[in-house]
Amino acid sequence: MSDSKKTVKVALGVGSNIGDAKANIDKAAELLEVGGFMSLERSSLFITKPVGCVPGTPDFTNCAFVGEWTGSAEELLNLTQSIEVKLGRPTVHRSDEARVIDLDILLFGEKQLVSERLTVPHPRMCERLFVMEPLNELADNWQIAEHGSVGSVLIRLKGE
Ligand code: A4P
Ligand code: MG
Repeated sequence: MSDSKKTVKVALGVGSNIGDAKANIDKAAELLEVGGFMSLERSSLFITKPVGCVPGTPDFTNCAFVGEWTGSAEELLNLTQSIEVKLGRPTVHRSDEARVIDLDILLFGEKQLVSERLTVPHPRMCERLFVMEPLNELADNWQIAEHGSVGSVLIRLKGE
């Protein structure tokens, strides 16, 4: 079987801080399933203070999704980006501005991937409580390349 057709366990980081965040996240989950993302599990929703954003940015609602994807990581990125656009996110945007929905690929199995469009594990995930706390609810034993398990990274982060 070619690598691009293997089924891989995947984790996504999800954030929203424009409009009805819960409804935006529900819609994103629905569209992921329509697009072929299987066995989708969701963490609780966490209301979080914006990190690295301009003053006045509204609080975020963050959560994590875990599921199975058959295909390449780039194909999954095509799906997540098409959902961001469908839910109303402008295709040109800054990383410090509010967004209807942000879907980041955190983990793709235990693979490390670097291409022009994609870095996995997500390069900033291990520094961010708003990513690690939700993910830990679903996958505390998942090994992050060069960092250790999700649970151990979260313990370190909370100790800082
Ligand atoms: N890209 C590279 N690797 C990945 C990956 N693993 N997953 C590229 C997704 N995309 C990846 O991302 C910009 C480009 O990164 C894409 O074109 C893709 O090819 P984006 O999602 O379009 O833009 P962004 O989210 O605005 O940028 P970025 O750098 O992902 O921002 P962050 O790091 O996600 O930060 N505070 C709280 N409390 N909660 C939040 O959710 N989010 C941010 C955004 C800042 N502060 C926050 C939160
Ligand atoms: Mg993003």
